[in-house]
Amino acid sequence: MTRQPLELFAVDGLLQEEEADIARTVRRFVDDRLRPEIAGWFEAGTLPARELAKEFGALGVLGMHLEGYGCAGTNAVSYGLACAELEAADSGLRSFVSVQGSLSMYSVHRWGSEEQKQQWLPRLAAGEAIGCFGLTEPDFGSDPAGMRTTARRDGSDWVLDGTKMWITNGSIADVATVWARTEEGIRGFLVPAGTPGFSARSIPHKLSLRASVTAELVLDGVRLPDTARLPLATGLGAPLSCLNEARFGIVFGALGAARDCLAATLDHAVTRVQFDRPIAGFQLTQQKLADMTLELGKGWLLALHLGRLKDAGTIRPEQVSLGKLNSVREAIAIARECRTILGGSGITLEYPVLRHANNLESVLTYEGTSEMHALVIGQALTGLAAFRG
Ligand code: TGC
Ligand code: FAD
Repeated sequence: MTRQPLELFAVDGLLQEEEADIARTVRRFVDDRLRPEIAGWFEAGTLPARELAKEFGALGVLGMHLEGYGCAGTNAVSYGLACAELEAADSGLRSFVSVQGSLSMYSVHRWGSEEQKQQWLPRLAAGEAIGCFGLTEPDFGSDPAGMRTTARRDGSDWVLDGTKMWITNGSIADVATVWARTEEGIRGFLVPAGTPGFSARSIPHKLSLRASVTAELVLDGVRLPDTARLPLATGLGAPLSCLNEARFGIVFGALGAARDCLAATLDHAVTRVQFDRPIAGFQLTQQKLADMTLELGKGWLLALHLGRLKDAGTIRPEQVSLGKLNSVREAIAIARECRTILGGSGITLEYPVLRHANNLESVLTYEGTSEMHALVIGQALTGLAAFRG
């Protein structure tokens, strides 16, 4: 008998020793530091982000898959496993680490100058500074190519105007990577907090990702020197390349949330007695448990396979889309099914399940909606891009 669904798939045997060590270390941190607090943070709609940033930095998970500049330089599978462990606690915590490492830090690491890397990466890796990534706008979410934020030349400076929407960590960040339209195409800029004309406002009343800061950024005549521009980033491919990194983390991360739901539900189902027997003993419950275990295990194997492709340097964006679509779609289905097994208890914060399900609503939408990833896969299969009419 096992209460660990993934044990049935013998997935631990597929990990290298260092990968398993990293997963164990993050899981310990999650159990000791995050689990006791997370339901309270979610309920209050807060996150002690500054404090946590430093703790994540000390743990080594910020930009952990990047080389140099104080980053841990692990492989992609280790990064994925860390995301799964963090998201087993809460998607908001994995989001924090994704945005810092895969969007903010990766944008500087991949597209920045040596000076920009020296200035920002060590502080971001240590959690002494917080970064955010502004691509989405109020009128351009799935279709960032239409963005209205502009950057125009003024002498040797740039002047940025526009609004970015739904930006994770936007109102607490020390530096924002902002994507804007110029006469030569889309370019990226590093905007330090406190730059005149730059402001951020937290978005209140969220019913999902409550333990995460989400903000609107306003750029009103923000003047920056040319040294603030990411010199290697030319065109929409630059921000989209950053999304591949964060989406990869979600491929593993969402399954961490699903694993946590299933674990809590199994524990409940074997002890909850109705009609004189544990509800886990009913065939209908076992059908649900078996189906969820299958989807979790298949998703995990796909995630590991994609991780190996990423470590081999051969992964393609449409393969990341396969994983993001599958992991999040199945994770949210698992969370909702688990909720039915928990009955009334499933609607409270006493169990993590509805919190995960609510969070996964955001995860289904951000980093490319399920529909966008289906269309990316459709384009890879047919050669026909169905995004535009
Ligand atoms: P399209 O013409 O297809 O492409 C424009 C250029 O970009 C290249 N490209 C990519 N490069 C790297 N990685 C990818 N995934 C790429 N996808 C496309 C492409 O080759 C082309 O290059 P070039 O050299 O020919 O110019 O662009 P399109 O305008 O038709 O759009 C395609 C589409 C719909 C797939 C893209 O716009 C898209 O992915 N939309 C979804 C937007 C999205 O995901 N936004 C996420 C914002 S960040 C966020 O949500 C953070 S959440 C916080 C957290 O993670 O916790
Ligand atoms: P829309 O693009 O308006 O989509 C609405 C619906 O229409 C979706 O179902 C979509 O799939 C569908 N749709 C759109 N076009 C098509 C089409 N061609 N065919 C079929 N269906 C279509 N963005 C950032 O830049 N940085 C961040 O840090 C960040 N963090 C976020 C945090 C949270 C909590 C959330 C909720 C969002 C965050 N986002 C961030 C924004 C996120 O990436 C966008 O919400 C997402 O890309 C979708 O854009 P939208 O919300 O404008 O929806």
